[in-house]
Amino acid sequence: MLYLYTPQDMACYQHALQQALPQQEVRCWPEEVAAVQVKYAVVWNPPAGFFKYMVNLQAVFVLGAGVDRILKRDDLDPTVPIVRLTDAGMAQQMLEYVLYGVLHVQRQMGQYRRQQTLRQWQALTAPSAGQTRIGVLGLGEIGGWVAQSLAAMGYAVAGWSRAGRQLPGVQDYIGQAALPDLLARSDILVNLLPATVQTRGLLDGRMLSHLPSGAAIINAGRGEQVDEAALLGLLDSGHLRFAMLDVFEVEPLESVHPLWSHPSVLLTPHIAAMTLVEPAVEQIAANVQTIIQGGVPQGLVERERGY
Ligand code: NDP
Ligand code: OXD
Repeated sequence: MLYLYTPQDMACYQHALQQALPQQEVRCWPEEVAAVQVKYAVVWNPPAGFFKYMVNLQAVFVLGAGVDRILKRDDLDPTVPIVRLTDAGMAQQMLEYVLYGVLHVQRQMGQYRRQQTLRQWQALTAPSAGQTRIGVLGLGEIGGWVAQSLAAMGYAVAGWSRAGRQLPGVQDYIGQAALPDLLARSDILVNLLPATVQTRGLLDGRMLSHLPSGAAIINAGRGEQVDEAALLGLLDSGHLRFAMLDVFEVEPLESVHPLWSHPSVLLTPHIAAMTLVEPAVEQIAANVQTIIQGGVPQGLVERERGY
């Protein structure tokens, strides 16, 4: 049996999974089932205790790219394989999101908005794409596509990862020691890292200060990677000119949080790249077949490294 929990589109997922895996019995929360019969769970942030009695689980499929929350759960046997989505239509959505922020900064749209409120008709100079230096943190399924696509559009792109990745037109920065150098050459910093022990709190005030004066940040990785108080301080001082934020330390962002009303912040409710039913189900169904045949599923999470 395959048991499903998702806060959105449950019926769509159930239908699509049943079609793609006719040999499996696909049931969904909150239907009561014999937990011992559940072999596969397909989930996004299921309620506490969800996995408790699923003693025969063979894999958990996460309906997203990030696995930080599932790795923190205490109701899931740590030996059960976790499989995440790899791209599944999210990389292109993320590129669109990031490109919106890049163009906002490069083409001075914030300044034009301010001028509009003053009814000021005034042309501003804008750097070319080639003069706009973008630093992408994380060169995985999503960050890799974003970095190489921006480079193909003519931006001066550098990317940062643990092991390094050669991508066309992207300058490769590798490992912790190279991070300050990457920041120092980034007019726009794009964070697309997974949340792990190493990346939590990575972009604190000291690290963000390596960005050049007047730089901007786009964060669609995870909120806990950026120190929000330090970010606000750097925006207030003018060291940073703009922040586009999709993820936050606490989600939903509390209504009293100062980020909501900051004039240099554009924020969105964790929508940069949404899970799409069709490609997600296709990937999960293929992975279930792979597991049944004794193979290694695409997107198998390495628990020790946290992604
Ligand atoms: P991948 O696992 O494919 O890629 C992760 C990348 O991060 C790899 O390049 C990896 O380097 C790098 N990395 C990990 N840890 C470190 C570190 N300590 N130092 C340097 N580089 C590091 O992930 P995806 O691209 O699929 O997704 C990335 C993240 O994007 C997700 O985990 C999630 O947090 C976020 N996300 C946000 C969404 C949104 O809507 N806001 C939607 C989807 C994802 P290496 O390969 O060398 O190990
Ligand atoms: C994801 C996300 O990790 O939505 O897929 O953040």
